[in-house]
Amino acid sequence: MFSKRLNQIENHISQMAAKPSTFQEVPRAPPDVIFNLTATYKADTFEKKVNLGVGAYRDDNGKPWVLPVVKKAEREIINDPELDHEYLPITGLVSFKEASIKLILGADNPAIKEKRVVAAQTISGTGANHLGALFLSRFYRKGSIVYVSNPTWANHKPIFNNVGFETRDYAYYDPKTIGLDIGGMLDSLENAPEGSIILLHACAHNPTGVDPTQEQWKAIADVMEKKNHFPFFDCAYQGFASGDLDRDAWAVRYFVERGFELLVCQSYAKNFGLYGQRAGCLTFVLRDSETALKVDSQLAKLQRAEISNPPAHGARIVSLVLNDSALFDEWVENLKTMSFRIQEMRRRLYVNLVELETPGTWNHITDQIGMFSFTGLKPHQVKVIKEKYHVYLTDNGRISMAGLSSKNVEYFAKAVDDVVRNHP
Ligand code: PLA
Repeated sequence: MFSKRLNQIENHISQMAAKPSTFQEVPRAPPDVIFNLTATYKADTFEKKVNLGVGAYRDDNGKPWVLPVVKKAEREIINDPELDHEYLPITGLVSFKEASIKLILGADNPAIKEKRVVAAQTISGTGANHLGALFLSRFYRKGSIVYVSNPTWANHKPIFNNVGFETRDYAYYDPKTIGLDIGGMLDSLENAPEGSIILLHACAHNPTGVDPTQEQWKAIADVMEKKNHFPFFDCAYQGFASGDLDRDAWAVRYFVERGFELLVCQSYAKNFGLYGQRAGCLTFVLRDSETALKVDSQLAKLQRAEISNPPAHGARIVSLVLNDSALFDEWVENLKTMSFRIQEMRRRLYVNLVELETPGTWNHITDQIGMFSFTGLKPHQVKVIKEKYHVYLTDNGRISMAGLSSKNVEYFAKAVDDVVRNHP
C-alpha cells in the first residue's frame, strides 16, 4: 500500500522533470541600461564609488533629498481627519489635474477657458508617455510613424514599440559642435511622411542637455505646421532647465499659441522629488470642446482597463502644493536649491577639467542644462571609468549632474582626465 503510493509520487516527480516549461523558448532580455547601473553601483563595495547613472537628485552629501515643502504637505495630508483611502476617479484627482494643466499651459491660457484641454493623472511621466502612445495607437491615423530625437531617453522607443508604433530618429545632436544640429533636425522633419508623430523634449533634453533656442523652436513649429505633424511633448524636468517654471514651459505654450493640437506628458518625479510615488499627468489640447469631451471619455476607458485608477498619495502632495500660494512659493525655492546646486556642479567640473588641462574643450559642461550632461566620452572610455574608478554612467557618456558633489567632483574630473589622455 505504502510502496504503491511512493511509486505514484516518484512517477509524478519524474514526469514533472521531463515536461518542459511552456515558456522555455522565452528569450532572456538584457537588463535595463539605466536601472542596472543603480543595481551595480549598490553592489559595489569600493569606498569612492560614484553613481552618475539615473537622473535622481542628490544633496551635497550624495543623499536623496525629500523637499521640505513635500514633507510639510505630507504632514498636513496625514493629519487630515477626513483622509481616507478610497479609489480616486479613473482619470485621477481633479484638483491635481487642473493644477497640472495650469502649471504647463499657464493659468490664463485661453485654451483652458475654451474648455478644449483635458487631462488624465498617470503613473508618473512613463505612464503619461504610455497612455499618450496608447491613445494615438487607437485614434491617430493608422500607419503613422513616431519620430524621436537622436539620441533620446532610453525608454521612448520601447514605450511606442510596445503599442505597435514604428519609431524612427530625427537628427538632433551634433557631436562635432556638441550642440543642436538644427539644420539636420529641420531636414528630418521636412522629410518625414506628412502627419507623423514627433516626440519633443519640452525642456532639459535627455540625454544631451541641449535645448533649441526660442528662434529654433519657431523654425521647428513652422516645419511641423507645414507637414501637419503631431507634437508629442515629454516634459519630465519643468523647473530643472532654467530654474524658472514658466520659461521651461515656453515651447509647449508657444505650440499651443500657434494653434497646434498636441499632447504633453508631465512628471513630478524630479521637480517634486516624488520618484517612487509615480505622480504624473497627460494633457491634451484639442481644437474644440466637443472633441475634448470625446477624448476625455476614451482616456477614461483606456485607463480603466490598464490601471483602473491612479495612486493617490503623490498626487495629493502635488495638488496641495500647487493649489496653495504659500506652499507653491516654497516649492519654487526648493526647486532653485536643486537647480542651483546642479549648476554649481557644472561649474566645478568645468573648472577642474580646465585646471587639469584635460585635452579638448569643456564649455559644453556649463552650456548644457538640466539634470544631465553629455560629456562626449566614448563607450570604451566609459568602460575604463567604470572598471578603474568605479564611476557609473551610461555608455553614451551621459552623466547625471546631481550625482556629483563637492566631495567627488575632483575625483571624477581626474578620472575623465586619465581616460581622455590615456585612452583616446
Ligand atoms: N521622460 C524623460 C525624458 C525622462 O528622462 C524620464 C526619466 C521619464 C520621462 C520618466 O520618468 P518618471 O516615469 O519617473 O516620471 N528618466 C530617468 C529615469 C530619470 C528613467 O530612466 O526612468 C533617467 O535616468 O533617464
